[in-house]
Amino acid sequence: MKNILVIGAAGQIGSELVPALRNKYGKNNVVAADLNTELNAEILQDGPFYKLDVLDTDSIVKTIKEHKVDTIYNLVALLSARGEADPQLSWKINMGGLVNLLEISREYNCAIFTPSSIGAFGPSTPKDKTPQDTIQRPTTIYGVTKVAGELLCDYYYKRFGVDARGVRYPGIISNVTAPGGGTTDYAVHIYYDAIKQKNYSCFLSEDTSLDMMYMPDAIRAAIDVMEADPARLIHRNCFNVTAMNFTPKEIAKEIKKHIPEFEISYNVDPVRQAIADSWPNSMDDSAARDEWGWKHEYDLKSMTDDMLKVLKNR
Ligand code: VAH
Repeated sequence: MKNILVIGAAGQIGSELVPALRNKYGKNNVVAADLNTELNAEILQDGPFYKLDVLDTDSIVKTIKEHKVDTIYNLVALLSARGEADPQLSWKINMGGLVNLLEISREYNCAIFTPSSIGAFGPSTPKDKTPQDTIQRPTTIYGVTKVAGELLCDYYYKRFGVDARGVRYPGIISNVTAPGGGTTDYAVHIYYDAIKQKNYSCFLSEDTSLDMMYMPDAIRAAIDVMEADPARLIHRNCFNVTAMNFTPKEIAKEIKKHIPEFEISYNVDPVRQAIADSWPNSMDDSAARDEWGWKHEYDLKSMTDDMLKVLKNR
């Protein structure tokens, strides 16, 4: 049975990954950690939680030893738009945290999951059906840390045998913890505003096409890639995974099927529009499907059905 540490447990992915991992591996086999202690109560009450700084090696090692951790989920990162506001902090946290956790994984023989992103691609990357292996010249500090992270994780695997794996996530939509500082966050906020005020002002232009994924699929990808048979893996850091692809106009049209009076308007943020324009329109995730059986379950229709049902009930 695995003993897992999730660091960055308070974030958009972490706050849903921790309960999913605890359901699968046992509540006391999954340690949640974050600097932010305003976690949702379920995470705090359901199993061990530590206030940890990803840059504090000694405290992380103490936790690893106490819980005999053999697998680390590293979810600590400043996302794309927030990173552009403070590139130095983004490098310090995204890369400083990763280097720390890779060294700890090497020394204490832990497997480690670190997600990458469509943000690891840039304007010179083929935009449609972006291949698994292709040009990666991102123009955001977030993307630079993601490409550097992918290369460093592969290096630690090849040089030290660290079992490092990851996936390149598209924008992730969820209804538990709102994302912070991302460029794809519009696709989360639009559902909340549709319920609350029947209208949404979008910071991306109406035809901005981006790959997206519903959180249940993202959680399954994070678990399945770490459970995959290592003998089948040709790639490791990181696998393209995607589920759907839409524009603000298309998601608004889907919401209107449930809330006919819903209206979208546009107030384009040039910073986040430039970031979105530098990313692919769609990814080819055949390597993940071939090497570890990745398959998405939610599309725009089923995600919208579920998001609006959950948010209306709340
Ligand atoms: C962001 N949600 O917008 C993150 C993600 C694919 C985008 O990495 O920065």
